[in-house]
Formats: sequence, structure tokens, C-alpha cells
Amino acid sequence: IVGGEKAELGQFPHQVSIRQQQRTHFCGGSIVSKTHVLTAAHCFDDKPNMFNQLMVTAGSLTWMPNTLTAGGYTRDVKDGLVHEKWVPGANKKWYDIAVLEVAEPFEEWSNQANAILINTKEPLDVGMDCHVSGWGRTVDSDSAKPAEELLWTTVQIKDLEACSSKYGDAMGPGSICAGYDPGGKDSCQGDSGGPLTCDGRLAGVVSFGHGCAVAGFPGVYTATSGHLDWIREHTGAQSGQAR
Ligand code: 4AZ
Repeated sequence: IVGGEKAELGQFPHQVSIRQQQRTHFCGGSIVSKTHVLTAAHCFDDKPNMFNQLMVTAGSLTWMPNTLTAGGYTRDVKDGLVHEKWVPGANKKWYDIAVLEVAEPFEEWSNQANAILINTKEPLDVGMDCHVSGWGRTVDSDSAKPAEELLWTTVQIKDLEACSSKYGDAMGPGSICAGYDPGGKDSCQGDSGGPLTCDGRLAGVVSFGHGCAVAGFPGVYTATSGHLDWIREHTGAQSGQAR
């Protein structure tokens, strides 16, 4: 997250960090049911069929393995599914959505780890304030590491036509844009797969953008409302409307 502030425990109880064993955080995700996490397909381009080596952590402000023991709920991943229409490495970032099934359910919901309802409202109002959170880069630089603490920022829903005219063919059906016009607030690499929430509903999954926080280039999100059938088929997610 570029231009963000530190989250408080319980502020984003649906947020998870996805790691490969004891290695570094590589993507975010959202708990959508006791057993399923929604994330981005492109997170797994370089880890095809390695789902059973992954783990997810919820209810923690840090992703770091050594401090994870101090709190949070870590689960092994049992299986995963990338959208069957996702094409790794293609210029078209269409169907950038995936689900992970955890080996042990998130049995006990708490105010620190909890499922989020899927937004069904479409379209969302242009200009609406939404929140994006994650441990991704805080500056758009290849040398940047993931953030140590969970960050979040506020971005606004952008006009779809105006945004697709900037991104062209890269943006698929069922994608939306959200950003901050002056620049300086955005999701960035490492936030991928994580939640864009609008009125407390999961409206988008962090997908891609032209750099991060560049004025005039909002972030692109896979819209949950554009993939409801797929999400319902592959998760036990519940839906609700953003107000
Ligand atoms: C990335 O590289 C990435 N500003 C994710 C989100 C955004 C840009 C890049 C959105 O994964």
C-alpha cells in the first residue's frame, strides 16, 4: 500500500497473508467462508500446483513468521483453484481470481479473523470511498520489500469507461478501477489478491495497475460482482449489497 496508514487489529478481519512455507509474504487474500480464501490468479503464476505448500494467516498485523506465533490464526492450504480462463503471463489480465481451501476451518470467528460478505451491487457509485489493505510495497520500486505491518488506504471507485480507455485490452469483463486522482494512494505489488472493500463488503481483488499511485492511473481490481457465479460455485461465500 502506497500512502497508507497502519491498520488496527480487527479493522480488516477478513485480510490474510499468503506465504510459501516459512518464506516471505507474497500475496493478500480475503476470508469469504470458514474454509475459503479469495485471492488473485496471478499470485500463482510462478507456483503452479503448489497450493499444498502454502499457508495463510489471518488476525495478525504482521506476516512475519517469527512474530506470527504471538498471534493470529495460521492455516495450511489444502487446495486451490485458479479461474479456468486465467492465462498466466498474458497481456490480458482477465479473470484474475483464485480461491484457496484451508486444511482446518477458521472455526471460531472472532473480531480479529472473520469472513466478509461479497458485494453484489453493480455498478458501484463512481466516487464512492473504498478501502484497500495489505502488506505490499509502500513505494513503487523493485527493491521494495513487503511492509512489516498491515497498511490500508482510501481510494475512490472510478468511471469504468474512462479507466478501460487507459488500460485497453488488459482489463477484462468484471474488472473495476479505484484510485486517488492526485496520485500517492494505491495498492502495489504484494497487495495483490487482497481486499478492496466498499461499505464493508468485498467489492474487488487487487489485480494490476500502471505502476503504483501514479496520478491518472487507478488500480485495477477483479470485481466480485462480475464473478458471482464462479465465487458461489467454488466457495461457501455469502453475499450482500454495498449500501
Ligand atoms: C502488482 O505488481 C501490482 N496499483 C498490483 C496492484 C497494482 C499495481 C501493481 C495497483 O502486483
